[in-house]
Amino acid sequence: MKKLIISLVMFGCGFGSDLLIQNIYNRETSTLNGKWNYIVDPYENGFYNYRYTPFDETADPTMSGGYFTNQKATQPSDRVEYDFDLSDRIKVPGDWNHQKEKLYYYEGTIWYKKSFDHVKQNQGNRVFVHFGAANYQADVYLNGHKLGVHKGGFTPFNYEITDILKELDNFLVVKVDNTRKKDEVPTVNTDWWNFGGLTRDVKIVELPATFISDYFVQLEKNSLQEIRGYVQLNGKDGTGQKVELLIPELKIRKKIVTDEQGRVEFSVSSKRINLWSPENPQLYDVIIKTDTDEILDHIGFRSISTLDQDILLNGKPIFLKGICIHEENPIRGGRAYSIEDSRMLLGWAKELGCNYVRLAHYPHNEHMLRLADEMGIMVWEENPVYWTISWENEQTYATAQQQLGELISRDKNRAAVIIWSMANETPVSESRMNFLINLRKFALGLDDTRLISAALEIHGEGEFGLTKKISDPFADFVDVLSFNQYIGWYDGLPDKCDQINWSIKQNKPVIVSEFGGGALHGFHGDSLSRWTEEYQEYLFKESIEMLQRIPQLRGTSPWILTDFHSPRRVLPGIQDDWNRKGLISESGDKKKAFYIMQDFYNQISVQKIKKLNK
Ligand code: GCB
Repeated sequence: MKKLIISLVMFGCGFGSDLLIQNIYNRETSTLNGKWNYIVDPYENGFYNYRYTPFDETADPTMSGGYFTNQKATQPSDRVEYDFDLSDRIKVPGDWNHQKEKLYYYEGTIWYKKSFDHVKQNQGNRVFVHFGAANYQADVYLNGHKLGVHKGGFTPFNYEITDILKELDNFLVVKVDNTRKKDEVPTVNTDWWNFGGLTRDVKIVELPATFISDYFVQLEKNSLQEIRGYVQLNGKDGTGQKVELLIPELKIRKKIVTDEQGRVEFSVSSKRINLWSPENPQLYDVIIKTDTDEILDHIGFRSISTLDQDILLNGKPIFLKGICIHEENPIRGGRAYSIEDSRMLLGWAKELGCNYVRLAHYPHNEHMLRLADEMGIMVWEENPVYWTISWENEQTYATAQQQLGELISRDKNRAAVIIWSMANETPVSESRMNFLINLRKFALGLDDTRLISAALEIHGEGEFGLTKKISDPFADFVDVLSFNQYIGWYDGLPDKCDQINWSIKQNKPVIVSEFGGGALHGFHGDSLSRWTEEYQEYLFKESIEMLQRIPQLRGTSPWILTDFHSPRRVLPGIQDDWNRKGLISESGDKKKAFYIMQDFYNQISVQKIKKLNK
């Protein structure tokens, strides 16, 4: 547990928030969602002066024109060359690309401004502004004061505003910049749309002077009855505070006292826990109380582990019937951000027969995790370390670690989360190995109760390279071996699947984290004509046969639930900016391959794989 403190402190610096408020759902909040005024600023004219010095570093930014000061001309002689209140408005949450036609391809800076009043419920309370996510870099200002800078487009952050907040006429200005950069995470090169903006909820949070800022309440690794964790208080009276942990349904009531850091660890045990699983997604009310604060959460208890080639959920072997999902609502177009969006996506996954989803390739919004908890869907969560990033750049590592820390901090109490994935399809090299090994160590320091994985690649040996193996040395550092493969799409035609042999030497369970191919819904032809539903259907049939020959196959998550936007996909009449590998089209229609996968999931089990490979 000592390791854990060090790591938490570590990710609290740099471009993240110093403190991430846990469980924003059950806090006293008021929303700043809705219409915000915005100014498109490709030259960052509102940020830098003509000598390219940031206005927020100059002596009098008001005089010189920094947009964060939200200046107004009050006299006819005043020169103010912008006006938020006369500027167009855009909806938050939401990406800008799908709201304004002229912003569809835009990458750069856009300034957001929202005015609001806030009367505190209690004079002694502290107030924070909380962002679900902003892609990619957010510079945040309240009433002309800089609150901070956050990097990373998919994780939450918050700033305390107690001393700056007024009762009337506050103005919150956020400069959001989604410029892709080589040394950032993700890097310049991906296969998804770089949706910009304040893509998730923005909230004002009111909390007592000393409040419960964080807690971890999960089953101890490998135990089915010992609940372990910690509670962290924040505020001047955090030391020596009495804390009570209650799980009424389990008749658990534990009294504990915080140390000088405002922190306390605990462990309680119960023989009556009704374990969380896809068949029984039981969540318990967990209440944490102090003299000044109280928070309620709904938490499931389950164990996840591996034994040789098996993945064990609550001690029993399980086959992960999965699907990859991008955070996009294909029907509306653009980033998914609402609970309804999550319901639609996870509803489709259920219909497919899934008990598991891979949330690719970055942290999705918190609604997804909370809903997965309720619906009994296990989840793979992924850090956006994708393809070839700058492995040798320390700042790049720091940003990757910070984002992973924010993800684990946010979702560590969700029973649904069973795997933290470090990366996707990264090329083997020494610096990449160090990078990933450090990330893994960091993740385990924050949470050692989940499995660690990464989507790797396979390599061929033997005649024509038809014998496939995993030679990536990072395979030694994961609990579950996962790899993406596209035999029959990027590598030959679907009938090639039949010629493949597997030679996976590691004694670990295998999840095939991606396979698939593109099809335009409603486009028909023979099974060897690309882009037809018949080709995709044939490819899925052949892939399933091939993958079942992997003796240690314990899960699959084909690529992908729905068609999604990608600037790499330009073929007119077929792609038109969509990656067409979805099993469901952008109009919500199921393609033929959907039903192949559904049939497979209806009958597959660990026993069946073992029998087939006897
Ligand atoms: C992959 C990537 C995924 C791509 C997919 C494709 O291997 O992991 O992000 O979108 O292939 O469609 O090529």
